Parts: sequence; C-alpha cells; structure tokens
Amino acid sequence: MRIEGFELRRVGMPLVSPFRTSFGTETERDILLVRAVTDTADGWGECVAGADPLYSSEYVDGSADVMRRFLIPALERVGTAAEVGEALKPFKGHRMAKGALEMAVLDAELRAAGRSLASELGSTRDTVPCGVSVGIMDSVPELLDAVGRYLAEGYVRIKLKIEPGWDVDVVRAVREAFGDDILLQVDANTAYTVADADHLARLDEFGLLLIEQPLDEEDVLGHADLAKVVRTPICLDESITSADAAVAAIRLAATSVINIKPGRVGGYLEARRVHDVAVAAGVPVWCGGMVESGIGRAANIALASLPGFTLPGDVSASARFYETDITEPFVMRDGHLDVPAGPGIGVAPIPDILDELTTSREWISV
Ligand code: NPG
Repeated sequence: MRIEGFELRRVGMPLVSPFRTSFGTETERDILLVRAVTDTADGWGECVAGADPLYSSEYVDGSADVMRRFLIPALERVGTAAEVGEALKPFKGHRMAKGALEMAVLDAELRAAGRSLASELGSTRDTVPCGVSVGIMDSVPELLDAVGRYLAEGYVRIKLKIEPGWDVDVVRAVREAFGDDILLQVDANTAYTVADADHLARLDEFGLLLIEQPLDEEDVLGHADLAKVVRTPICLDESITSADAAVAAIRLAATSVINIKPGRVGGYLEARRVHDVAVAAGVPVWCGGMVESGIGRAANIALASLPGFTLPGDVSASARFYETDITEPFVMRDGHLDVPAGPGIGVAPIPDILDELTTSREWISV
C-alpha cells in the first residue's frame, strides 16, 4: 500500500446536553477526523484530543499541528499500518495524534483486504454491553433523573463522574434510589490526592466496581499506596499511556482494573497490546470512551469485543451524546451494541452530514 496523503477534517458536533467532569464542561465536541488516501482504499481515523489540554497534555490544535509538521511527513515510506507506530516513534508523546493516523491507515488497509477491524484485533463477540458515563450535575435530583433515564434505556452499567464535594453523598443517593444490584463505578479524572485516602475509603460501603483515576496521571505510586487503604478496586485511565506503563502499574499493584482508550495509548494496535499484557496478568479491562463520533465509536466497539474486556465499557449509543452522528447512528438493543462486521471499521461518514458539520479541511501529502 502506498499512502498518498491525509485529509484533516475538523467537525463541530453539538452535544445533546452539557457534559461536566472534574476538569471542565463540554457543550460541543471539536473533533479532528483524518482520512488516509492510499493507492488501494481510503480509511478514516478520529483524534480524541479535546479542545483544551485538560484531560491530558494533548489538545486538538496541537494534534493537527504535529500531524502536519512532523507525523505525516514521517509516513513517506510506510506501507502497512503495523509500520506506522515505528515510523512515528522518534517523536515524543502526541499519542492521540499518532493513534488517529494509524487508525486511518489501518482502516484503509483492512478495507482494501475486505477484513473487519474486529476480526483483525481478535474479537470473540458479536455484541458488546453498554455502560454510560454520567457527568457532574447541579443537583442530586437532576443526577437521579439522568441515571433513571439511562437505566430505563437499558444501559447495564453506570459510571458517575466525581470530584471533591460531589462524591460519597452522591453515590449514596444513587444506591438508595436504584438499589445495590446496579453495576456502579466512579471516575475522578485525577481530582484527588493521596491525602484524601480516608475520604475515598468511605466509598467502600457502596459496592462499587471500581474507582477510576483518583490521583494525578503521574502519581502511580500514590495509587499503589491508596490501593492499600481503599478496598474498592483502583482502575487507572490517564496513567496508562502504553503497554509498558500498564505492566509497570500492574507490577506496582497500583491498578487492579484497566480502562483502555486507544487514543490515550497511541492507537488500536497498542490498545490490543495493553489488553494482552493485562490478560496475561489476570487484570480485567474495559473500553473507555472519549465522546467519539460514529467513526471512533465503531472502532471502540470492535476493540471492546476482545475477550479480556470483561467489564462493560463507556461504549454507549450515538444518542447518548449526539442528536445527529456523522455515521449511521449506533443504536442500543437490550443494553448492547452490534460489533461492526464490514471491512475496516465498518462505517463511514455520511457525506452530506459530514459537510454540514465540517468547520475546516486541509490536504497534506506525505
Ligand atoms: O462515553 O464516550 C464516552 C465518555 C466517557 O466519561 C467518559 N470519558 O475521562 O473517561 C473520561 C471521559 C472523557 C471524555 C475524557 C472526553 C476526555 C474527553
């Protein structure tokens, strides 16, 4: 395969409701899509960097810049998706940008070969269970209302975003309203310090599946210390930037569950390696979400169908975030989504909708 170049497309996708986390509130997603044009087929990738560097150091203008100036030119002699990671290795960081380019090349390669991403990654299921991530709200009644609606829609697992001042009482209210049987977990997005260990241990009485990333991204040892105080399993997200980072965190007993987000680790091929090292260590994984459009959502569903993904992921229907998706929408049935079976990621943008939501486009030859 010869890569001719990439189209960078920015799309502005309004969210159905504001999504608040401990690091900010989003009302619209500014998504960078990349289309790889090759001599055999085109392929799509989605960069999950946010508009601002608040979840991680990456941000979407920075991703576009590094792709344009460094990453895309380095792909001149690359002929397969498996070579992309190696070709981009000299450039430090920027995993979300690298992951998007690799995804587009992988999609093109698989489309040309008529193979699905799911089968390429090692999928063992046709459907995946859907979890939903519920943002911080202005009041507890408002939150209970939202949780009630998601449960009625069929979501099989609820994740509550937490931060200091919106944690123990909120979890208690959800347990009191919906009982002990619902699968429930919390996500702090690094909002606490190890000095909060005793406070976080108060969550133990609620039978949570896990506490996700309570401490700073770089505080892996802090998580190991915290895990000795808190009985609820600690799950790392932001800290797990590669399969090597996963191995280290597991060995340090800083994490007993792992959230795998392909963008955060530099792509779907590294995401599979994280899956593999976790499975080898007996550590369950689940697929995270970054409020993706149908492009990234399709690929996440494929990844979530690998055998080590034994917990429901942040894999929700398109309608959870978007009234109009840029692909055919993903619709949940009985709390599950079908794994796309077509070539590559199995979906493509609908041209008219894509054009309508596009805010800028740019062509870059390799
Ligand atoms: O279902 O796509 C989804 C969203 C899940 O809560 C979710 N994602 O910290 O995991 C996270 C959070 C996030 C969203 C992080 C957007 C960064 C950007």
